Amino acid sequence: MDTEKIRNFSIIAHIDHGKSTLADRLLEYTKTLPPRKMREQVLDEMELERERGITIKAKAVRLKYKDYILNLIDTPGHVDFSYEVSRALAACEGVLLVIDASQGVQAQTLANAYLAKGAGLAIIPIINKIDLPNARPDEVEKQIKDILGLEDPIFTSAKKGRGTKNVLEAIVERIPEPMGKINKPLQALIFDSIYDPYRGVVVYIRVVQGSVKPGDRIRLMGTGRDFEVSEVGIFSPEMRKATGLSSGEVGYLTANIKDLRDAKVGDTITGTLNPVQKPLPGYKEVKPFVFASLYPARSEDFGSLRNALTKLKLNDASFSFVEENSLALGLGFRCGFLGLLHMEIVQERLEREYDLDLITTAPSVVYRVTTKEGETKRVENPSKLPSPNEIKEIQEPYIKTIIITPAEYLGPIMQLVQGRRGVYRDTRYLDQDTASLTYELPLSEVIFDFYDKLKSISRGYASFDYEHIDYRKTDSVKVNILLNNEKVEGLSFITHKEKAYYRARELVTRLKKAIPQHLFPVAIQGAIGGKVIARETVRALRKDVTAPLYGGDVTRKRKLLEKQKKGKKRMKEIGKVSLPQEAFLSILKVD
Ligand SMILES: Nc1nc2c(ncn2[C@@H]2O[C@H](COP(=O)(O)OP(=O)(O)OP(=O)(O)O)[C@@H](O)[C@H]2O)c(=O)[nH]1
Ligand SMILES: [Mg+2]
Repeated sequence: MDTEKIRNFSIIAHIDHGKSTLADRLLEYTKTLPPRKMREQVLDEMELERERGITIKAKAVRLKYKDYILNLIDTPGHVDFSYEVSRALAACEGVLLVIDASQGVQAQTLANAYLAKGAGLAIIPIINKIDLPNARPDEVEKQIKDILGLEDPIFTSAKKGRGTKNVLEAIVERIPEPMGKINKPLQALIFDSIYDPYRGVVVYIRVVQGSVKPGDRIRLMGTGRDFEVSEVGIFSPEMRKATGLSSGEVGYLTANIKDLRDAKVGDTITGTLNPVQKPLPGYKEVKPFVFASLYPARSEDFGSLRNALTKLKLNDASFSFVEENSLALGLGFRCGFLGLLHMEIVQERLEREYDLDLITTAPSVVYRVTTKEGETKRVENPSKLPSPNEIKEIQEPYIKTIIITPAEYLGPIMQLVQGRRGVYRDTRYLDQDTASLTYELPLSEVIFDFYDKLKSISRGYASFDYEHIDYRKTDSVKVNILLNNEKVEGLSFITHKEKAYYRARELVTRLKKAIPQHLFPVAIQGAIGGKVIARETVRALRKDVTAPLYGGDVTRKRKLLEKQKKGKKRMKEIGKVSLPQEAFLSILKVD
């Protein structure tokens, strides 16, 4: 394959600006898929992607346009998955930056454009959705010129199929061909890897130089392990065997790799016989930032939950889990996620694909704690926080956030962010009535309903993006929740000292509403150490549900109890108290 005729690009944008729909049009125009296989956002294959109408995982496809080969990678727009974008970019020479003509530049537009610039890629701006009645393509053209210095946008309606040919022409003309040489030793970047039940580990690669074909011996430079290539191929979009892949090409290979951990994303593949000396730059490893515990509602499901997590992890290296044993909740797992959406998705997949009923505790960030003895540790679970008299210092993760909003909402938004301990950095005007705000604030303040608040304050117009910056010293305390004097670990939380009283009071009130009445009173308390700071009581229920059946038919009575038991599926017994799933999530709603 002549590299002169290859173009590798990603489609990047703010969430919902039309990346996957534009990909549809490119697939259609180039007849990559027969019409009977076309459907809307055809690359979003996962059931959850289709249901929610969002892309979760990046997808690669090869297109033929004239005598060119185009390798397209469609990426997700949601901030939780931005690591997918940075990975995709490393396999490309250019990007299509899609911008919704009715919304203009949004937070992830900026964030993704900067990523592409940083990687030195050619950027083709695409102003999409020009069919919408409130589209303002001229203003958006001016915005991207002023803010990003990008010119000559292409105007499209991905929905109506307008501008598709211009996009293809621009790809060919404006994105450079790949640089590597075919007659050099093999060097290929792993930009993704998945576990396929039939093929085993499938490694997605971008060949930077040299070539690879079945039968070749390859070395994964990260681990130094050697394998024999059994199959190579391309994405069309389903995997299709090829005779080989050479410099500049994007495709996949399998090599009897058993463990996904051997095929680490970001690693470099080279030839065993003629290896290169230095690996490619690779990626920053993604670390989970948000942690929550998952417990099976029925304790006998613990083994199935472990199985399900192990399988899920095979295709999602960004999430982590370790076994944990809680006095109150029994055996479960402490899991790490990239953000709240990621957490929701993992939980939903477990419940659906593996038919599990789960109790999920409220998410928490990782704290860095230095003890008086001078030891520093990561605390991923509030229950593991050392007692106050052992702690010298607590640090919590901070993020830098960009919020883009119509100027009229600036005031209330600044108030919101400052209430979340935000440190103001800067305001810029993107045009007359759109502003971008930069703040630094604790991640812990964002995982509690920040996004919902931002959306409601701005009537849905503000968008935000963030990146992790560092850990900073914080004045935080742990609040324990007790039910009839028994500590419930899944409910305790770490919060800033100044917010402890308020949060404890709010949570206790919410729990009162969420906990059903029992045959005895349930005392709910919030406490810091031994000091109770909030208290409520759920009054006892008088009536026994089976009382009306007294003396009656025993089978009916048993049926009724059975029915009740089913209704309790997502309840957890804490001592004698049944706690519904909502109780664990009420913590999230406290503001
Ligand atoms: N009117 C109009 N709607 C469009 C156009 N392009 C996309 N849409 C709609 O916008 C919504 C989002 O489209 P997607 O293609 O899923 O957006 P995306 O950028 O891939 O979204 P994520 O992958 O979740 O970030 C869908 O309802 C599309 O039908 C367009 O040109 N005009
Ligand atoms: Mg998409």
